[in-house]
Amino acid sequence: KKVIFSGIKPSGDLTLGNYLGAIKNWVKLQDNYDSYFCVVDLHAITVKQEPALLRKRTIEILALYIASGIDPEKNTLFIQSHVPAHSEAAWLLNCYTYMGELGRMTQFKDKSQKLGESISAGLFNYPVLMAADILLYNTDLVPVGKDQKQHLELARDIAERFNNLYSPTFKVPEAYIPERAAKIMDLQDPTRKMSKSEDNPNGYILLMDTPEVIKKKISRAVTDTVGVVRYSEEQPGIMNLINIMSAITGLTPEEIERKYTGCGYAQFKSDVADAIVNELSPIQGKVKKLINDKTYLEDVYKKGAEKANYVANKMLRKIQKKIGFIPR
Ligand code: AQP
Repeated sequence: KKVIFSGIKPSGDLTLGNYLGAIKNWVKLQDNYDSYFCVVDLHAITVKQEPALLRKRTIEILALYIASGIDPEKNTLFIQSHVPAHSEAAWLLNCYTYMGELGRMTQFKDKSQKLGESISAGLFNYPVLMAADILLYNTDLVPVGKDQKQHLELARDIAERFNNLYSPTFKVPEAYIPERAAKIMDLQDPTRKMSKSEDNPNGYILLMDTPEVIKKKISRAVTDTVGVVRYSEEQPGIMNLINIMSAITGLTPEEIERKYTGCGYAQFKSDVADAIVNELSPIQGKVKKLINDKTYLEDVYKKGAEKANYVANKMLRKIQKKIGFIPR
């Protein structure tokens, strides 16, 4: 079976963007792949985190994976910091990555602009850790949102560089980016990505938002004065809502346009909100139950780490050997 690796960082509560851009596709792909789904806590600390909140979010994301339909029996679910090979491989790969390459990463440029003085070296090296995550498992496919495409390309470059320098070691992974939910936009500023670490809560839908909050946020979503439900770059707010509906219902944007011909924004928004509520309600119910079952979740992440450690350590030894380190 081919291998999938993907993860989400516990740097905030998960948004509809994380769900539609990533998790929903993992659920679809899981049966046909040997899948590793990780909560990437090492990535989260590239920006400031509060310890208690980091712990809470790490467990909640694991529960969300399972509640969304990822089967812990068939897939490997684990917490990144439980597999030390990730940190070790990241150091090694750092020595095969150029400062110039990292400086060109748009996520680094965006995030460092906001941070001003306190940019950690970890934030700069973030994509190298991500390359390590992926390359340690002989990954074929990485299902991510469009914002991660540039990082994935860097992981491919690092893999190819290492392979050419020594001999074939890493599989060169491919990105899997969903068509409609590739980039869910901020509800208040549809030219920006919906992000879990944004300041304005009206811009994002959290996966654990109540139906009332979801309805309120969608009804307040910024649109335009055109007044027609049309899938057009000139109407980024409406386009975003169509993408959300399309990703949830499976209807194409054309079908959605047709369905809402002659219909006002209020009705359309109300239907979008209902679609989101219907999708998230059952997941929320399951998360609430799972969160209380600490022993079960612990069992899942411990078993996951055991398998991940085995696979990752094998690859780590291989890398070390190629570099010229003395075997232990
Ligand atoms: N708006 C989005 N639309 C589609 N996909 C998205 N993803 C994130 N936002 C959207 C995808 O979710 C996965 C997990 O992302 P991450 O936690 O590793 O970090 P991120 O991409 O930086 O996500 P956020 O929510 O914007 O986090 P912060 O604000 O902390 O940086 C990835 O597959 C990502 O593509």
